[in-house]
Amino acid sequence: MSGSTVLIVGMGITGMSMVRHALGCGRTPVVADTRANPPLLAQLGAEFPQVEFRHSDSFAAIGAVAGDFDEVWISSGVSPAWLQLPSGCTPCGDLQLFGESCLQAQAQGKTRARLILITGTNGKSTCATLTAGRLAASGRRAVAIGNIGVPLLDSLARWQSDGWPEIIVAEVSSYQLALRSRTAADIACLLNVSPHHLSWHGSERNYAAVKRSVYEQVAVGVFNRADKHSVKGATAAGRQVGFGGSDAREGEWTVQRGMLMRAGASPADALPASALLRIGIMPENAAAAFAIAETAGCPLADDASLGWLSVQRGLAHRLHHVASASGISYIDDSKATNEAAAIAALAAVGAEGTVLIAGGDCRPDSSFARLAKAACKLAGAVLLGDSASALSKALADLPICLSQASDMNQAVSQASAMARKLGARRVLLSPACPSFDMFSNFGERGDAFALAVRSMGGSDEVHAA
Ligand code: UMA
Repeated sequence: MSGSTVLIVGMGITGMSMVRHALGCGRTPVVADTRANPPLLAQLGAEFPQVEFRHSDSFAAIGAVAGDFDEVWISSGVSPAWLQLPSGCTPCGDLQLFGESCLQAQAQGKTRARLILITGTNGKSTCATLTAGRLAASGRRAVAIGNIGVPLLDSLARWQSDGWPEIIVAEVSSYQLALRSRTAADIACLLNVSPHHLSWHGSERNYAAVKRSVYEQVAVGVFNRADKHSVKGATAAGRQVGFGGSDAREGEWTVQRGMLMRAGASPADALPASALLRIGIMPENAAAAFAIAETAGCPLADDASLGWLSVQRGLAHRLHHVASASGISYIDDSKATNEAAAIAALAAVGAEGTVLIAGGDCRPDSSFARLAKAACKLAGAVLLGDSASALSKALADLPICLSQASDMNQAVSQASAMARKLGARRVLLSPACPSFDMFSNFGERGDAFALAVRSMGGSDEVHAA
């Protein structure tokens, strides 16, 4: 509504894209944040000096003034529950605004772009990137946007001036899904669900329900047969397409007997999962990407698809082989910011013959009991960060070598010495925790790991992979 006032909560990447969107729609935004110097405050002052910024002591103080505005838009990292909004005030997030603008542009005949939503606790960036890449390889104008780093609303502004893509592949978080009331999409996929972000969602049950809601008002639900939430949620979509799991139906993409293939196909038309892991791609995410791309009408033949995939590279800090030294591989999986991701990494590379570097910011919802089960065959583990003592307790009864380190250099040198002593073949950084206790983000943590590996003792055998 042109001329109306909008309270935007959060001055990060999403908040900044909301400011641009509000101004572009003729609204008057005011930005509030509980941080005195949030990440993009300086950019706000430089780009839009006319926009008022209010620092508040608490989320409740921001919520208390929400009633003074026509609308409240919330950045994805902020839970509406924290704001204690007055009754009748329904906030929205960037996915909602994005979906509404797409529908409006379609109604005005400006675009016929198809929208694909991809979510999941782990693997969504990789899956969204592979889906868009696979579609592009078959000649479609497809782009991957969203949580992956290019905010939804900034992409929208660019298309409105430069032209729309044919297919939009949006990676969306549970936060974004929770802050939407309706966003019709052509295709949706929920890759997997394991407990995460519980302080934002309040409970595991709420988190899973929000993830499943990705299938609401969607024409085709692409679902993972190996994940009960994905199976259940997809029933809300108009039509269902399965992938993954040992019970994949003939012709569906899955990972069977260590190969990425269509169920029922000849092993000659398959790619070894180990080859994908070497390039940092979880085979299940590739199976999902192929299923989604095909559902969107991608015409590449199977051998061409597998050939294309074999020359891709995984995203940074996801099972990335950094270097080898003295017969030991060093793998950066710093993006594993939760237990489920670290467990998946151990299953992928094999716990046997591995020294794990784990630990980081302590989440109140992590007991590490599930990680302990997956870790029993490890050669050893080096524990780091605020969660080191909780991890040490969880792993104490396992027959594995344990040590604690105070920084990344020490962690790498301890893990390297442990691997040499125990005859282990790899050192895997897969922390099972966020990085914020010691680093600005998981990228910085992965870079610190790679630097420590490369600067280790001047070994002439250390070389970039
Ligand atoms: N915050 C405050 N006070 C405020 C406002 C925010 O303390 O007043 C805190 C939030 O609680 C949060 C942090 O600041 O911890 C950042 O929140 P934000 O909403 O400002 O984040 P953005 O900079 O907009 O980045 C978001 C995504 N981050 C989150 O959802 C936390 C980015 O995903 C995403 O790339 C970006 O939008 C563009 O779309 C990052 C992420 O960690 C990679 N995502 C989570 C995940 O992948 O699991 C969901």
